Amino acid sequence: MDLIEKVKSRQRLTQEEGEALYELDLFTLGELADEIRQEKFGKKSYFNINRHINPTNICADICKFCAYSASRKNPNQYTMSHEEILDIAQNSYNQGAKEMHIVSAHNPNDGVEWYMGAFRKIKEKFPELHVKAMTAAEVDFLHREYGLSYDEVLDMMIENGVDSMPGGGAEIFDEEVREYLCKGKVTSQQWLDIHEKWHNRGRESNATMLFGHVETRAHRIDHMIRLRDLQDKTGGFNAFIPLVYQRDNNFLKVTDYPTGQEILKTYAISRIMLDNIPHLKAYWVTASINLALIAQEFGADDLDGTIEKESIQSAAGAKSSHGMNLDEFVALIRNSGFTPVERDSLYNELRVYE
Ligand code: V47
Repeated sequence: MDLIEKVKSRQRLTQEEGEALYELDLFTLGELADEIRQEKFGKKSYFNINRHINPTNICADICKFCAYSASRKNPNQYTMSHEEILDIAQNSYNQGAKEMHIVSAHNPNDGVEWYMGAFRKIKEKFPELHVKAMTAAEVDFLHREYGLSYDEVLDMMIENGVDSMPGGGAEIFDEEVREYLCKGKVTSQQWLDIHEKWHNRGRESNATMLFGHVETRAHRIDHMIRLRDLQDKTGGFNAFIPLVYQRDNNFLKVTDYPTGQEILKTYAISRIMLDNIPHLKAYWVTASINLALIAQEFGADDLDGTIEKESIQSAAGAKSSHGMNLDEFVALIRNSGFTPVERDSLYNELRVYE
């Protein structure tokens, strides 16, 4: 059967077929992906009011793509105290934030309680705030550093108030590329195992893919298929988030930046390949707000949130350090022909901006 017919009849695609999608022209891909998006969500585009907190940049691991962790290129080390983290949460809560998205570097200096205490204290003070925290890479780091099993770390997260897990640390699952990018960090299989264990606890998470560096299109499709296979087993992923690689201030020598066309194709193909992960997030921080708005017509139904402050990708060149003003965000979504929908962290609708 013709590939386009296969997509239109909603049949699942293989690795080879996924790769072949890239050979289609951008507008054909856009139409195919948009049809699926509209079938599921119509013209709704989701976002949340959230705050990103990155409590330390001291990291025991070295990822070539990372400009955030303290290193030769970024000598300004910092680690926040629980009081500082609580102050940020208080401030953001006062301004209407509903989610704290907390991602740290792999800090070997302050112990497990430094991680867990922050979640617990936020939850104690603001029980209604959703705590999205601990990438699988951080879970694996606590396991390696402190001899805890994955089960122990995940149970501790639940005891201390973590509601859901963000999708970070997935990078690219292909083992050879991963070895080159971030040797020593959580392996692909471990990343998947940790999310499976989390889902088996009845909890939800997201999944990312870092692309536009040294990987091939085939690696991206392989990444998506590994996620699709796990999602068949657990159903615990809410959103897939292709992160566009930002190239400043790091140790990865990549001069070819993916074109807008390649980025949009990757969103559209993600929507087509990942038939069992409901949401596709065009994370405006790495796509740029302009391309993220266009990505709404190429399969994306979610733009992440207002963020307020962002330290990881902005260190590598993204224009995101000050987040996004809510009114402007809503106006941009609306003016691009979509219906802004404020959601909570698990995609329950809170407000539809008709
Ligand atoms: O895993 C690091 C990425 C991720 C760079 O779950 C870079 O809703 C681009 O996972 N260029 C952390 N990306 C952020 C993350 C995330 C973001 C938004 C929403 C969610 C969610 C999760 O940041 C890391 C890594 O892949 N990253 N350096 C860079 N130079």
